[in-house]
Amino acid sequence: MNIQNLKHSGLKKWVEEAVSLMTPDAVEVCDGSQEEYNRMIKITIDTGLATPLNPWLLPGCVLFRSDPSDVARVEARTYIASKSQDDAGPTNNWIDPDELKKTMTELYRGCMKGRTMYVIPFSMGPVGSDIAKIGVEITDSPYVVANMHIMARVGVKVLDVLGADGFYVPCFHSVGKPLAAGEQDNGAWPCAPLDKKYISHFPETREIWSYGSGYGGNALLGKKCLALRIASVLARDEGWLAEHMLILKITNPKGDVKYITGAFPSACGKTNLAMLVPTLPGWKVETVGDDIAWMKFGKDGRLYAINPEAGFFGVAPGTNMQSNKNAMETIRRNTIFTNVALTEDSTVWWEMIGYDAPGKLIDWTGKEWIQDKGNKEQKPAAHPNSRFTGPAKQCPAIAPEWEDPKGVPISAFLFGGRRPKTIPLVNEAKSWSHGVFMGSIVGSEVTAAALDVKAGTIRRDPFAMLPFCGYHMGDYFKHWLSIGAKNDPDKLPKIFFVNWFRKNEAGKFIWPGYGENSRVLAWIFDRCNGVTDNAVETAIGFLPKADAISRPDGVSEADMRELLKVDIEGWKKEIADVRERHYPKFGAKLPKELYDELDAIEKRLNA
Ligand code: GTP
Ligand code: SPV
Ligand code: MN
Repeated sequence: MNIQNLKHSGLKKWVEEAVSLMTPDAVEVCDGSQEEYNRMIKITIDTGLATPLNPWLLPGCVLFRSDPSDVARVEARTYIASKSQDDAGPTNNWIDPDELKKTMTELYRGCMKGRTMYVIPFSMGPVGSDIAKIGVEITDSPYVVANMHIMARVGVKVLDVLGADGFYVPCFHSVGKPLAAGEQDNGAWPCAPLDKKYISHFPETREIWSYGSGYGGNALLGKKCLALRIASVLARDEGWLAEHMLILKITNPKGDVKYITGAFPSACGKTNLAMLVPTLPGWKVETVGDDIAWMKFGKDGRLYAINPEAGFFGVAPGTNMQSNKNAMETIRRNTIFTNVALTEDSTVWWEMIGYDAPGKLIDWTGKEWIQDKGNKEQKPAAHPNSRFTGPAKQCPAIAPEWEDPKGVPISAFLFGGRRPKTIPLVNEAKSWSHGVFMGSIVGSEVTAAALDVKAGTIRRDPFAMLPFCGYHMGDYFKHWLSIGAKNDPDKLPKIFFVNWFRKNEAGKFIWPGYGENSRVLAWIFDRCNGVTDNAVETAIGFLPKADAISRPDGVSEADMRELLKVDIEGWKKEIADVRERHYPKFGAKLPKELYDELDAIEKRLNA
């Protein structure tokens, strides 16, 4: 589609200005058709960037290998450019918005030379729903266009809803690699060096400017940039919640249904929990969303959640038929794989896919790779943050109501992270403010989902939103507390803390996780259903009674005791760390209620 067809004069003007700044060779407004998707894939295959996969085994699937420098989000190059630095807070990088725009305008000047500019109108949330938000992304990457087709609702149907004067979030994206006359990518993934990458957000003017990276959350701007960083600001202003949460539907053996959301940091198990196959007989779990939840109060006083996305951008390593059968079935067709390994019969392989490498592979860097199980030092064939982009509607466990514009009523929030010690398997908050306190102190071992934070170390990641909150985190805590103060406590979701990642002295997981997590979900379900004789009140919250959670195979009674005990000494250290190192970061903006919770838990631990 041509720019002249744009009926929204503001949008047309914005695109025209971008064209004169970025000087692409051609401009195309995306219509969202299958023909367009196929054409994007064909362009990337023809230019050597994508490898088509086996049409019998993985129909409609392709593989991309990115530049080794462009494999994950770059937190150190991600900016919240609010007018005042104080509004970005201590956990975000900040640059004055005028200065940042000046720098980036110079980077954008001529940046699309030799390339086509694609204008992608997209809707986060079902098209036309009251909760949905529209964005328009300008990009020079056909890879981004194809991924956006899967992850969001895109094209003409979105322009129709936008009309002549609707609100949209303008999003600039360029890979930052203009081509000289006659120059081609020759199969190399285009991107800019790290010190030229910028993932910028302007919360007051609701704008996103991204430059230099083609990967995931840096480039698919509907996801983390719009649906979390900008949406968290909208949610604060308008009284709702935009969270880094999966949404699942759970049905007990009697047929009662509840919906649960869960916030775990990147690569800490959201996709897996959302698609879980329960090992407990008679229970059923279905998927509503696997990464982001937008939640608003309904007229009945309950909180309703929608999944603003249309696809899954999931971690490949560790995904297999035992751990996540539903994901494996989702990605059998029409899926984009990025940075996984290629087999000789043109299928894909990754670490812990459930079987040994079938012969010689091409690893994610494009080199031949032969599995050597004796060599503990061997580099992985798939990058640890390699991903699949698959349509949510292909998931066998997708809940029929996943696109319901009303959303689904939430009964429980889960918070958790990767904690080898101290934090029990599950723990229920005593009250809303105690739950907000628990969310504010979430800690997790760092994973490979971001490039520039050291994997393996534990860092505090409040509400799993550390890299995604578009304003001062102290104000974010206040927003959560105000939601509790303004609403009927009996109708608010109950808050739980979970930890699937406890390890023993030998460094092995003592909880099997995955489908066995259904045992914990069942306990949570019952707690939300008003069952009271299955818990004991402790210094840190309500914990399951000794036999309230049935023991999976391979977990000894001693392990179970370890998983469910209150580690008083460990918690004292935890609390001291929060008091000395975590809370002081937020200065005067740390709500007093949270210090009260800290004092109270400390007193209980010392009692
Ligand atoms: P993002 O997409 O980055 O937000 O990640 P996510 O939170 O959706 O994490 P995901 O479900 O993709 O899991 C990340 C990694 O953790 C994968 O390698 C999983 O196999 C592993 N994992 C997920 N759930 C469990 C669990 O219950 N126990 C253990 N031990 N590992 C798990
Ligand atoms: C995450 O890192 O939390 C992701 C992947 O979901 S990305 O889209 O790259 O942010
Ligand atoms: Mn995520």
